[in-house]
Amino acid sequence: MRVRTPRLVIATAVGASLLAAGFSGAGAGSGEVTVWLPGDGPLALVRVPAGTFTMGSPPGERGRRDDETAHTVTLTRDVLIGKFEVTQAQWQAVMGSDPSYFSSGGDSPVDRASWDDVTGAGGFLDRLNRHLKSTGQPLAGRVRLPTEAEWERAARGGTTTRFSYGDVLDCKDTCRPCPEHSRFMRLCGEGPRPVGGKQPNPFGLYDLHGNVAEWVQDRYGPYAASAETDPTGPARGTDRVVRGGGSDRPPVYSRSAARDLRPADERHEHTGFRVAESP
Ligand SMILES: [Ca+2]
Repeated sequence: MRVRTPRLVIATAVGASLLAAGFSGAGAGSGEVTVWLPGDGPLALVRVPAGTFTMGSPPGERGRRDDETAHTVTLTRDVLIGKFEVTQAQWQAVMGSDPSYFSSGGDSPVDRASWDDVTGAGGFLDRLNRHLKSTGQPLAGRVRLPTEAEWERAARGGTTTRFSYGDVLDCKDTCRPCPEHSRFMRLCGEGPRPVGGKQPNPFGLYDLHGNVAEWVQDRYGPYAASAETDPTGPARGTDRVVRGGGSDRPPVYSRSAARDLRPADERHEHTGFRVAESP
């Protein structure tokens, strides 16, 4: 196996490496880090800055649900978030198999990988971290799922609107084509497609809204009523949070604040994930 020298790369190099690997839509950005998987494929992460933001949605937001109580959250550290959903090719490289229902190989997001499959012993993150350690790469042992707060901060990209691309109040939140939605996300019925095929959000991240829904680290539970710092969710519970909605559901389920949950052992055909790391 050929092992690349680990390195911090600038946006141009990341874009070139991703495009060379068959990724589409790799755009400009700064503070990107690429690690190399078994077989020498890239996994790109984008730096999301520390800061304070309003997590959840205001009472008047269209499509809002009761579990989205708006509250102030401070993230004290920058976080690296996967630029794309983890793809089937990336899962195959790390795990040696592909569980996806919508199996097309390559750059489509992996699906039907449970939270346990991702985070458990011998799972994706365990094997990835061991690979990074054995090849002397910089994030070894620290790659994980994003927390729910990190995910929402990343998805919002500094915005306070329903989606990172606006409120889209002129378009109904249905499966019917809407130019504003379709520029940024797959509409329901299209099914998951290769990552990075739509426009990125203001942080340069792709497919936060739709494509596949994404596991985060936290257990599901009600938000705190007051401000929180670096929240990690409830200490007990069996269901894990899923964010961003999938292309099986109308856009209202893909709002930045929208929450969903699944049992940790459920392998769902419209649910995948992206990675995170605290640099
Ligand atoms: Ca997604």
